[in-house]
Amino acid sequence: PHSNTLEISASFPPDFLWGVATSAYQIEGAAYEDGRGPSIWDAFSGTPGKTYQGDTGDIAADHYHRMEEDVALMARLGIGAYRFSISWPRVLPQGKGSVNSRGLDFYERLVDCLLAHEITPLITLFHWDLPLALQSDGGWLNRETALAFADYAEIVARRLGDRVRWWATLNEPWCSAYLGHGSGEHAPGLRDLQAAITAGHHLLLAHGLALPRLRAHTRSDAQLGIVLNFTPVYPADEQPETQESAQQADAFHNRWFIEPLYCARYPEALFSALQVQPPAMEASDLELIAAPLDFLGVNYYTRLLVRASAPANGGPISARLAHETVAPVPGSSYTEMGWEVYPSGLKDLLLRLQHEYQPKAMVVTENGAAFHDEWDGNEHIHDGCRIAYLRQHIQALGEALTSGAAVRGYFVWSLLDNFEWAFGYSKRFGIVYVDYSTQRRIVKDSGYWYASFIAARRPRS
Ligand code: GBH
Repeated sequence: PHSNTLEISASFPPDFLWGVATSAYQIEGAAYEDGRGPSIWDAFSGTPGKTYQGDTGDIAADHYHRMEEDVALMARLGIGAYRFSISWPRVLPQGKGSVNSRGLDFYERLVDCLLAHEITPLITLFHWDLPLALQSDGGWLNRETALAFADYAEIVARRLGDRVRWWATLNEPWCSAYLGHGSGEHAPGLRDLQAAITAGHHLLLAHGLALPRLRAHTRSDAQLGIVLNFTPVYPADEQPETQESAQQADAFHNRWFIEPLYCARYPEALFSALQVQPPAMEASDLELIAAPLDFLGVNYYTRLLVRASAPANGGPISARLAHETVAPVPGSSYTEMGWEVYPSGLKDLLLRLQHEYQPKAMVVTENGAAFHDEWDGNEHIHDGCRIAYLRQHIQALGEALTSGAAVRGYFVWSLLDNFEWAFGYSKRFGIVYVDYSTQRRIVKDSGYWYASFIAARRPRS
């Protein structure tokens, strides 16, 4: 399993963060313990028909009870950094108001445990599990939710800001806004594109309001950022209509959030492409949203290859956008999610972001793949596909770095197999297998490969 280790040619700086990522609802379980309040994902996954076979995060990978064991496992693999998210409803069961200190205690133990093992923590404050109580007041459709988020961010920073350097406000607001309010695939399950635009604006506002509060209560060397998902769009032919439709798709998939954050404006093509109105906003919103960031978190999984098609008037987004996706792409391989494996997309993306937005730094906060992992009942899980995926993407990342992209870290999604949202437990992204009947962890070949890869780059003292 270690044979692929030396195949990466690029050289990475000694302080480059080699990490793994998870999120609270996907791994913790203990959904009703120690005073945790319900989130929109408890309600959504508990609604028949919303997730694969009705799967929920009630137990998940039981990480809440196995935290020390999981950190020890990371330490054994030589993982340098761990990106995890904090469950807002563990800290504030009602979303605002009284603080549940047992929730904060858990994350404080986690952080101390990581630091004791010399693993750098990167905290994500919101990875989609909005307190259900806030949803009753409109959730992200209500501007007040942005204010509540900023208060929550300060509460966490006051407890952990002396020890944690790396903070991300939101994970993939595109998913919360569009999958949650536009397509309805995610909680809260609305299907209204105009609502998605409103939710997106309030998510950005939440980020903007939280930043100064985090700044005030974290270390002077704190690195504050946000995590966005990108799906680079490539035109399938040279036709002008195809070029045009690719740009529309790009505004929707890739510019919706980064443009307000780095340029204090929404991409014009977004609203025309989606046939919606710009969000209602206050005069100072965009300025707040565009406050300088220390790093941009970049999640990359796949690309879209598109060609022009006739747009529909109204109807679902897939019909409104004037493109169709070319799939399968001849010669390409695909993951279990049906996503094309396209490593050079990561290099193109990082260089494009560098040139167009000049972020002070970027961190690849998620990259990884679901494959059908066979466990033979013995000690091995031969996920060569995942090793190849990771190796090729790390190679592409190295090339981007060499060509001038300011990348400071890379996190594999994910440490553990976990609750893959609407797909429940049917998709496995872990470099560590989880046997959900016993909660036993079995390191996959990709986990051993990543461990050797990191070890080969660790500076020797
Ligand atoms: C991330 O979402 C999440 O942060 C994480 O919680 C999740 O477990 C992980 O990825 C794996 O899914 O859908 O064919 O148009 C990633 C969400 C995936 C959304 C790629 C856009 C584009 C391909 N993104 N997707 S397609």
